[in-house]
Amino acid sequence: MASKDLRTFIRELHQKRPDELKLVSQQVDPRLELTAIAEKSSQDGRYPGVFFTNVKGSSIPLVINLTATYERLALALGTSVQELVKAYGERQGHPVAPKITQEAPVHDVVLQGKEVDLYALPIPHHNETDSNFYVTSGVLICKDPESGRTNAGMYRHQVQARDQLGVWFYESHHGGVIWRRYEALGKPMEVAIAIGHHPAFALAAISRLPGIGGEFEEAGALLGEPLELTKARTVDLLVPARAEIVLEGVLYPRQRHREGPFGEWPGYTVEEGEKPCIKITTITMRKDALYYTIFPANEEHRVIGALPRMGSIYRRVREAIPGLVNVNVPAHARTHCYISIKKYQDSDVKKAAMTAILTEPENLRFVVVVDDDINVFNEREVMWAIGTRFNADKDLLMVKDWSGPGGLNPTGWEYHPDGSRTPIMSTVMLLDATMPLPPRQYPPLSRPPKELVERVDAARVLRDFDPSLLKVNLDSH
Ligand SMILES: Cc1cc2nc3c(=O)[nH]c(=O)nc-3n(C[C@H](O)[C@H](O)[C@H](O)COP(=O)(O)O)c2cc1C
Ligand SMILES: [Mn+2]
Repeated sequence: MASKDLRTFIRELHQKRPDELKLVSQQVDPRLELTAIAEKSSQDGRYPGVFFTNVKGSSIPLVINLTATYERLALALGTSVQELVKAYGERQGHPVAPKITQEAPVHDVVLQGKEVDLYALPIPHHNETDSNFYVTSGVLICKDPESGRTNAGMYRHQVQARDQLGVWFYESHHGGVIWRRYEALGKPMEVAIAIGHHPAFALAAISRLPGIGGEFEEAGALLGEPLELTKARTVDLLVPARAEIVLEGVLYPRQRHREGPFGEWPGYTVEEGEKPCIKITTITMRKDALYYTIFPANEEHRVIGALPRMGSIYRRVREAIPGLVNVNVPAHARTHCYISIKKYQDSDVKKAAMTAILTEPENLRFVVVVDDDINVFNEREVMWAIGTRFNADKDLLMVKDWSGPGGLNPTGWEYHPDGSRTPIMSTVMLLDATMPLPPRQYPPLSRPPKELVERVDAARVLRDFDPSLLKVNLDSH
């Protein structure tokens, strides 16, 4: 059986949930038209994966929104939505070493020199206010010059020329740390950018792991089998053998190019400036490559970005308190985090909330801790708990100036009348929406007994309404 990759995932999805995939065969413009169709297809909130077989200017088909729902990410990891975060957190603790292979479909086609042409790929211009066409799903692989460890991360890549991509590294991300080390040494930084693989590979690259590297091993843990790697053609790096496309290139010291702005996960177009750029030296791909794009500043970006963070929060909070049940960072509000716990001590609540903001220090603004009878994936239940178990005077902890300054969230900035802005620190709120522990008795919940509800044979007992069976004459005066 073939190792897992983008194609095995699509096959499985097609078998199990065929109605979650759509295909567009008419010619579409990669500039805004493609994403307009994807946006339309998701207006009912279902976010189907959409294939485009005829993208203007390219012979390569594309898929967008393939990884836009937690249901599909749960399928990719062989679990359910309820168990997804727990499974993610648990697997993160058990890395699986990659396997080196000579058999590499990603080297079916090797393009070098004048053959290198990013414009031949169906790279979209996704959102109207984006500065340009962007590779949104590229996993950049590079080697830390200090430790020799290989790191992989997903970063936005602006198309700047037929053989040049921009890159934006957030300062605290390992990609940024490594790049600054090469700059300090005055040495070129070799990179390989993998596009299109099993969702587990993308998730591993997005994961916030402690310390540089470990993403290939995490990919193995999430896949449940070793990730297959092969030697890149022109850079001294290992790349995923079963990727769809790999771009090989070099960042030269002190080379900069204007980059941004670009629509980011909070839903705003941000971060314009002079950024590092990558000379692409080689493009390798499968002979019938499929281009995978993540819809930025949209549900797909938020969902695939949130799961690895939930997984890491789950793992760390479980280490901090004994009674962790589940963690949700909802895709529609990635600034929020809901944590359910079985509370043994009142101090469990603060420990859980503080650990969450330590694990995800930049983005969270609103953390709610609830009891284990609340389903954190049902926001109605979370809001009900806030309404009836939380008293702001006693149960609210504000950690002032916790994150920032600045960042992708517009609230990290102060806007001045002259049109300028300055970065400011951001405050996070921690809400204790748990009931007090006994002996302080909380009133009992008002519900019919669960056992009786479960025992009801609805199909037999509940008949369709028929006025003739009702012992009331509806026609009387
Ligand atoms: C679609 C998508 C785009 C992203 N773009 C960027 C980016 O442009 N720059 C960045 O620093 N992080 C970006 N991230 C977040 C990083 O992938 C993530 O934080 C990862 O852990 C970084 O890995 P590293 O610490 O090994 O560099 C993006 C995440 C997603 C899901
Ligand atoms: Mn890393």
